[in-house]
Amino acid sequence: MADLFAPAAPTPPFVLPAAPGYDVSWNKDRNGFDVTVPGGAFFYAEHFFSKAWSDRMFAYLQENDSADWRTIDWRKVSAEALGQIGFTNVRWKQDSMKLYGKDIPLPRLTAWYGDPGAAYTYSGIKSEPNPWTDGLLHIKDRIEDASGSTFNCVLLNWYRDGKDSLSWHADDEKELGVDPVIASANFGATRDFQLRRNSDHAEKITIPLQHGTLLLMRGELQRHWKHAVPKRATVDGSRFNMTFRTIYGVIPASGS
Ligand SMILES: O=C(O)CCC(=O)C(=O)O
Repeated sequence: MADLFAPAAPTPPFVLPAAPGYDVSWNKDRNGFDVTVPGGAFFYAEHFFSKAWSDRMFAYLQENDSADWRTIDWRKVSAEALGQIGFTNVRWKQDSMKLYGKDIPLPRLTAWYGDPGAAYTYSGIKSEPNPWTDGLLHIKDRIEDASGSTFNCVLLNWYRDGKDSLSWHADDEKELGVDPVIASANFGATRDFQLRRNSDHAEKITIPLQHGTLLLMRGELQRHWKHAVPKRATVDGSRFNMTFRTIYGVIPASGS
């Protein structure tokens, strides 16, 4: 008999197409939604990190020796000026990509951390990993416990405001292996994360990634779907995203 007093299962803050192959269910034990889509799956936990913990991480990612992160408009800081700032906890950089022979700055700042040897190439840029920090290792441990997967590197993205973005792509580089699990942790302004199926660009799923949200992409998602973070003119503040990954062929550091 149904329990009349059981709390109703939460509803997800995103809509799936009403078509075969799409399903969402509340996972009570893991406090999040298990989602299947044709040719892929993901797990979404809106409040995986507590507000207090996420606030601390938001500060941690910006603390530095010269600017007050509470008041500064990072958009107005030039790439040169940014290069002069000593960030306390993260080695942020402004990468560029070559387009028609010109160096075009990426519309976001990035940083790459991981086990020694976990070098990664994206947008044609090869990055050697910075050594893990305690803050990043703490997040990695929590995500590993929740996902049952292990990770040896993380890409950090800093979207200074809604003008920063990330274009359509899949995390399907050879070094990530077949059907990788990618864990995405999010702090700061809410941004829309979109998924679209390779075979049918018409169907898009828009998932709001909020302060403290965890998204785990898994199954064949990187094979059959692409994802993006589009510009949003109305978003004012910074948003930080971390995607934890595993690069194969790296010899694990002892003790890690
Ligand atoms: O910022 C995000 O949510 C997505 C990040 C991402 O797709 C990537 O780093 O490859």
